[in-house]
Parts: sequence; structure tokens; C-alpha cells
Amino acid sequence: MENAVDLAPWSHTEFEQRLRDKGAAYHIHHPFNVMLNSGRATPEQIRGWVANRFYYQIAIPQKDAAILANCTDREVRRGWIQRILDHDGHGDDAGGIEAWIRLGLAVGLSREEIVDLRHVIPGNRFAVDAYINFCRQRPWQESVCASLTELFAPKIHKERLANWPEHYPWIETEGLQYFRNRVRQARRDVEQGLAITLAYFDTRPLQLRALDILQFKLDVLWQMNDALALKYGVNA
Ligand code: AHQ
Repeated sequence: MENAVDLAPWSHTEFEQRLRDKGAAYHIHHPFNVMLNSGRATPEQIRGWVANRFYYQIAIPQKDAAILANCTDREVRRGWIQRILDHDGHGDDAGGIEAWIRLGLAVGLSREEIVDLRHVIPGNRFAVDAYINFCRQRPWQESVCASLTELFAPKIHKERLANWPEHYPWIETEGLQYFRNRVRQARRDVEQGLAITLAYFDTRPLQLRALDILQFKLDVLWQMNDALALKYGVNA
């Protein structure tokens, strides 16, 4: 039987560190992503990745709208709504979904074949749908916690920006604008998401639940890469 001290909640510092430690399972370490960022991907594998990740990109504002719909806290909603504007666009800013289509054009896809989702494979689709449905059905605080895979996202965006121009000179640099935008936006997103998570998950059982939620979202991203590896192969 654990003693009472073991059941006390972790401090915010320790809880945050345990969330960050789960980064070991982040998709930056998936063989398909390692292949992409080490210059070993073929144009066909890159096009497959961009076309399938588009299904994730268009899911983001939908899952964020689901979180807003479930959220009863006006202050949280005032902050969270920015995520929808970031992806759908706002005013003169065409938004992240349009920037992702720009990436698709830069890697040789047509706008039509990106937006009609003809290249989206089942394992990718089902992983993304699991994330949207999680955010529709679970308490909004759990969906906020699930977004914290973005703790690890600035690194992966910076890796692409550093490596792709050298490895894939055939991809015009304007196509990488999405990743440039996300380095800043991910940092801002994480500030809000982490503060909500550290405050809401305030008992040891809730903190353990938070780690399981983060693992679920890590599995969503990992599964997307598994499906791509099966479909397009992974070059050693
Ligand atoms: O471009 C990404 C993005 O806008 C988001 C939102 C966030 C969420 O709310 O779940 N997660 C996320 C991610 C984006 N890009 C992924 C990538 O590898 O380019 C990483 C992904 C994430 O870390 O969850």
C-alpha cells in the first residue's frame, strides 16, 4: 500500500517535468519523420506526408471549436479562439490551412488533390478522427491537455526549417512559411495550455490521467506516421 505522501499531488514543477518527459515518444523520433528530416525522403514520400497531414491541419480548427463549445470559462475562450483564427485565417492573414496548401503546391501537389483528400490513407484518417472525437466528447480541460504535444513542436518545426532547404532544394522556400509561423504560435499556445493543465489536474489521480491523455495524443501523431510508413515505405 502506497503511503499518503506518495498520493499527494506533484508540485507544478514536477508535474510539468513529467509531461515534458513524455516527449521521448513524440513523433520527431518516428522513423518516417527521421527519414523526412535527414534528407532521405523521396518527392513521393514528401507529397504523401503533406497530403495526409493536410487532414490533420483542417481538423485543428474543428477540434478547437469543439473545445470552445465545451468550455464554460470566458477568459479561456478569449484566448483559445485565437487558434481557430491562426488556422482558418483572419483579415489579411490567409491562415495556416492556406499556408499548408502552399506547402503542398511547393512539393508538387495540385490544390485540387490536396483539398479533395484523395491521398488520405485510413490509418491517418482514423487517428485524426480519434483526436477530433476526443475533443468533442471529453471535458474541455482534457482536450487542452491533449494539445500539449505542442510542448515538443517548436523543435520539430525548427528542424524542418534548418534541414529541408539543404536536403530538398527543389522545394521553394515560401512553402516552408507554415513552419516559420508555428514556431511562434506553438510557444504561445503552450503557455495557455500548460497553465490550464497544471491548474486543473490538481490531484495525483488527475495528474496521472493527464499523462495518459498526453500519451493518447502522442499515439495519434505516432499512428499517422505508422500509416505513412506502411503506405510509402521508410528509406534506410
Ligand atoms: O501545426 C501544428 C498545430 O497547429 C498543432 C496544434 C496542436 C494541437 O492543438 O493539438 N498540435 C499541433 C501540431 C502541429 N504540427 C505538428 C507537426 O509535427 O508539424 C505537431 C502537432 C503537435 O505537436 O501536436
